[in-house]
Amino acid sequence: MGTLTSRVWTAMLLVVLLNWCFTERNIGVVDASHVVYPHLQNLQVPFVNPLWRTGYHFQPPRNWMNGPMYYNGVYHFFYQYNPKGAVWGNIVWAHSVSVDMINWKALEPAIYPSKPFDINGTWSGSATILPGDSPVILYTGVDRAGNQLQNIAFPKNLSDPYLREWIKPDYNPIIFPVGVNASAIRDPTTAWLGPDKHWRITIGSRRARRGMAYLYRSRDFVHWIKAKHPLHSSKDTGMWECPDFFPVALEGKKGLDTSAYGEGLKHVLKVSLDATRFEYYTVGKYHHDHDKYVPDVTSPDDSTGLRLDYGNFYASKTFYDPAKQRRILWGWSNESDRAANETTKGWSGIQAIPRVLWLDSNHRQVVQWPIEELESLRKNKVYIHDKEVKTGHYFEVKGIQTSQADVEVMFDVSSLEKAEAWNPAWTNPQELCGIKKAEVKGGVGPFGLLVLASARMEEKTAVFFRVFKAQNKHVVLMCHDPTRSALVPNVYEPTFAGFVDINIAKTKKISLRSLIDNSVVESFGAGGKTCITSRVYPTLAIGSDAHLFVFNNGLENIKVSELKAWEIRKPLMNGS
Ligand SMILES: *[C@@H]1O[C@H](CO)[C@@H](O)[C@H](O)[C@H]1NC(C)=O
Ligand SMILES: *[C@@H]1O[C@H](CO)[C@@H](O)[C@H](O)[C@H]1NC(C)=O
Ligand SMILES: *[C@@H]1O[C@H](CO)[C@@H](O)[C@H](O)[C@H]1NC(C)=O
Ligand SMILES: *[C@@H]1O[C@H](CO)[C@@H](O)[C@H](O)[C@H]1NC(C)=O
Ligand SMILES: *[C@H]1O[C@@H](CO)[C@H](O)[C@@H](O)[C@@H]1NC(C)=O
Repeated sequence: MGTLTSRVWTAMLLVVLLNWCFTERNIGVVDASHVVYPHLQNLQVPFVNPLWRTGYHFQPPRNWMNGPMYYNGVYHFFYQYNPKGAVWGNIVWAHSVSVDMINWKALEPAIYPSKPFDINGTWSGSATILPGDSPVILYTGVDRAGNQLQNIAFPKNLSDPYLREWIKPDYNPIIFPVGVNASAIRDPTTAWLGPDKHWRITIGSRRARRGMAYLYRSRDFVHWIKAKHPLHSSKDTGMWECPDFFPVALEGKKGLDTSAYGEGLKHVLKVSLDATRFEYYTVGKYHHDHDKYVPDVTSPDDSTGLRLDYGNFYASKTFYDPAKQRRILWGWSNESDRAANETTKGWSGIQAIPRVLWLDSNHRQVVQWPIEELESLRKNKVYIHDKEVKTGHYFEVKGIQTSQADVEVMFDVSSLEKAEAWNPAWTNPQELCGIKKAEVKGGVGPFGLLVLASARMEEKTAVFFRVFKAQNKHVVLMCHDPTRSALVPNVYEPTFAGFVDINIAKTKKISLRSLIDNSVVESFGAGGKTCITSRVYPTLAIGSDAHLFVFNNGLENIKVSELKAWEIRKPLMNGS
């Protein structure tokens, strides 16, 4: 197993960043592949293998994540890791803090197994800021019998600006699994306060094949009672992990506090489907009077539904940031290189860049955009404008190192005459992109970027659009094609794709932003209406050997009206 393995042995540290939704499948896989040396489990230990390590994405010193929160000028990020490595009952809430969500400082774990109600696991949960500015965490604990219990924890010292220590009162668990499947009830959400002054949370679960978001109510945050009806459920969707439920304003980009209610808003319910390992959300109406969430008819309520990200993105969670009045979404992207069992690389998994999330003006979907703080890492800009890309042509964006970069481009699509005919049977964008990859010639498109490309393009990841002509509208497909991203085939490099809900005949242009970071590409189409994240592992297109191209493989010429690209500096990342 060559050099990668020996480097791991030399450094003797294994890092795994996985999702915060602790599934049985994960336990099996991860447990089997872990080798960690307890005497070296020190947060200051540097990372082992820098190949493919991302430069500006959140990579905790180890393991996976829990609820983000903002308190008193500081962003807190909790993520899960196993300090004893081989023993998977010991998942703790590791803790990092930041003032900008870009530069991170790692602290001691905030919550770890120590009591009968969490001795076999301190799993995922969420933070809520109670009135009077006091933060509280609800998390899933696992007892010796394997029951999934919901517990509460409070900061020990509110004057500590970093809230380092957390106390778990002995009256835990606050919710014992009664009338539910005790091995499938986890990941409590941030709580919201109803007009009746009772708190509510929802918890992910299943009843046979039916995915469930159970609802619990409490007057004092300590005594919780299960509501007769779940907040929502959907048949044949399997276990719902990491549910997230929050209001969005009908107009503008401002976020709303999780407890906001009344006119002028809608709600979003997001679930992570263990069955598909993708996340889906619906936009709908929350009826406070009977605590029911009803998705709008425009939101399919199953695995054909809307996705926050059509790529490698799971276990996401949002929180309300009162400092900048925005709702922030954060998701996890796992490893999928050929060492996918995480024994050879020494680290695994990243967080996507935090994104501001708001309701689109069409009220049918949400829109996401990387937090503005990321722009503080930009340097060495290149600027290109009014450059035509003729049919079958491409050009290179030169002048910056593009292995760690932020690229924003606007494509003018003045003629749609040669658009390919749409086939209504194409209901699955990912499959369509698998058929119509970047090298498959089209009419209007494929056009877009080739990122992390080698000089002669043996390796490249294509990020592109393709426009089809349907009966009385145009259909826009956005696609990630990483099938040529590495000379050596990887474990998991599917094409990923989503449709873009715009009227391109009217806009006559479409924007694309891609965040490139060594082994991750995060793309935002049409201002963030469709987002796709991929993990890729080039063997040639590394560091200064990574190239960036703009291409057009359609019959119709297109124009780059504007392209801005920046190198991205490395921030402070948990001491590594
Ligand atoms: C709880 O942990 C102990 C020791 O870590 C282990 O032996 C036991 O099997 C675990 N129980 C369950 C239900 O996972
Ligand atoms: C609480 O934190 C503050 C600020 O760090 C510190 O000055 C104080 O001593 C702490 N109090 C206790 C009881 O630890
Ligand atoms: C309860 O959940 C576990 C874990 O997901 C599952 O294996 C089991 O089949 C579920 N039981 C029922 C009755 O649905
Ligand atoms: C996992 O690791 C083992 C041991 O290093 C290796 O033989 C196997 O091929 C790896 N599996 C994958 C999927 O990379
Ligand atoms: C990420 O890893 C790949 C390869 O092991 C799996 O196929 C995916 O299911 C997995 N994604 C998630 C969300 O767990």
